[in-house]
Amino acid sequence: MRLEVLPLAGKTSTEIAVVIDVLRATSTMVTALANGCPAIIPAADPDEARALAVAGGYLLGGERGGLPLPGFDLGNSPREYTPKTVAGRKVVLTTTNGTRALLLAASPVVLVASFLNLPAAAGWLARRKGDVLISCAGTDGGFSLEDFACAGMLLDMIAKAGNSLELGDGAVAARAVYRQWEGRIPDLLKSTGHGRRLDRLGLGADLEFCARVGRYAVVPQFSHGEVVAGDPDAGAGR
Ligand code: 3SL
Ligand code: MG
Repeated sequence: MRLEVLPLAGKTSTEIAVVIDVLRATSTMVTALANGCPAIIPAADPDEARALAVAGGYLLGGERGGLPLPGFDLGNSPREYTPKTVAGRKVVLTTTNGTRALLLAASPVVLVASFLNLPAAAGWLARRKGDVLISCAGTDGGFSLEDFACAGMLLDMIAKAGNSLELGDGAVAARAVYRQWEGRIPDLLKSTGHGRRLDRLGLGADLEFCARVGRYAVVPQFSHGEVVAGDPDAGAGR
């Protein structure tokens, strides 16, 4: 199995892509789906999101600058996406980097991962043979340490499952970065540029939340315009 990591979001064409935005879009998607949301519809910008939500009668969530948008039902804090709020309700989500990274992914199979569902995603990937590209969302076009380290932990888990891996240079670097932070994921999130920015916005509790490795067992797949939590093996691809 060949594995590579894209430090910044880009177009993917490998058989399998994994999109990671630890802070906070993919952590929010994983949480919403684990809490009974049937689907997340990623939208490129707030106007498109509003139109989709009105047309479908869906909840509207997202952020710009880390903060909830006027008229939206929800922001981009995973702590808002409780069973009470999202069970049985589809959500249209627009975020600065995470939904953009997802919309750039053009692989036949696109998975969504964060620390919250990493063991489940690794378990699914460890049973595959195809090439995998992990796309890190980054922040405002720049590098995000938390996404890169999460990618490194993902491929470390896949390797520990006994797979023989052919790692690209980005994957080797991501694994090395992860190993520097092994066992200290909460500290990692507090130390990164975007983590400090969220803390300044009064969203420090999100850092603790997003650092919980393996809290959920869902392996969301982006397929036909929606992110759903079903078995990716059963998905029809894109
Ligand atoms: O950029 C994104 O997609 C967001 O996750 C960023 S924020 O954490 O909501 O500010
Ligand atoms: Mg981010």
